[in-house]
Amino acid sequence: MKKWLSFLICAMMVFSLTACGGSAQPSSSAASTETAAPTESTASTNDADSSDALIVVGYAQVGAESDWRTANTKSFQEFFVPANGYDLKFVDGQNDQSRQIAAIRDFIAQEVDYIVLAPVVETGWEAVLQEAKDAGIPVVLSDRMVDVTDDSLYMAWVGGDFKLEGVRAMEWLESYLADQGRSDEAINIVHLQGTIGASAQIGRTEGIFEGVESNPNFTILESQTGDFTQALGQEVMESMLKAYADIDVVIAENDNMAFGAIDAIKAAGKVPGEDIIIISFDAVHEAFERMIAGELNCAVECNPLHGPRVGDIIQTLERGETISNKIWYVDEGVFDQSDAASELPSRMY
Ligand code: GZL
Repeated sequence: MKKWLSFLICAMMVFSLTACGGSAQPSSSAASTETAAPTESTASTNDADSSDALIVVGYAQVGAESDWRTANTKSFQEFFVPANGYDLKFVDGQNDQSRQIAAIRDFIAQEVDYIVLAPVVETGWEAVLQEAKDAGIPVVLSDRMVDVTDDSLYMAWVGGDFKLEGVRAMEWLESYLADQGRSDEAINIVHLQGTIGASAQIGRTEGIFEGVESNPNFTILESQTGDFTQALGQEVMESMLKAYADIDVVIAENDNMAFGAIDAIKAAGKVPGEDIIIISFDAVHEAFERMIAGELNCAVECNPLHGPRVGDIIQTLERGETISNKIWYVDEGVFDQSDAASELPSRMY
């Protein structure tokens, strides 16, 4: 809620309470308890005094489809707390753009101070972001990007360099094959894509395709979406194993689809990480455990810890300063079986 309005209401409440000798409890009509949307969770107490001092942030998250998403949500829920001066209104979009759009409209109706959006796909956001702009509510993007003609519809974006992640995966594969003495071998690749139209899928696929185009020995037998989920990743891999007898490499655009593919490969009587090289993206905790176990060969990191970075952007705006640039990349690396064991103890997600 806009702070000046809540101050006015509180002043009126104090006046009415003292004038009328009313109870110490704010009346139900008072704005002290925000009416939360059914799927919304509020990370703070809602009494009038505390909510005035807090910056109210409406956060429309993609969903809960992967370990990466869980870590990303946790990063926000741990950072945007009353102790840091925030009242977080969290909505799980359940991978459904219409739910995210409804959540943004609800945040506008609640007159939150800021909106954070992790857009499930890049298109279809112009209208609702214009509504937020018209309402004077700054929007900060996290994780995935929006495809809009007017970039004043968002203040800044925090996330990974998805195309570079794809390029790094292909660089690792070429280096690994060279170490194996297989540089001149014809290599058959199957490609599990993320949610079609999501920035992470668009960028990673672009980087992967560039790597394939630049290496005449690489052939992609099939690209198919596993929607960033373990279950669908396993299902798609099962069908690919039935369709192709000579798969050399699986490139999965997130860890959870790779975990599903590993289960499918084992069920088909093949040894993941040996018979078939497996490369994934995100580099969550379990990916390191799988690399140590020899089931996964490479994990290209996509850092999910966006909460503090988005907090920096909001604090800059709170100070009335302009954001120096729109794009804030997070730090990312590439890990494989040679360093998984040494890296695992320091992993934060
Ligand atoms: C990447 C993010 C992707 C992750 C997946 O920033 O958008 O979505 O790679 C997640 O694990 O589902």
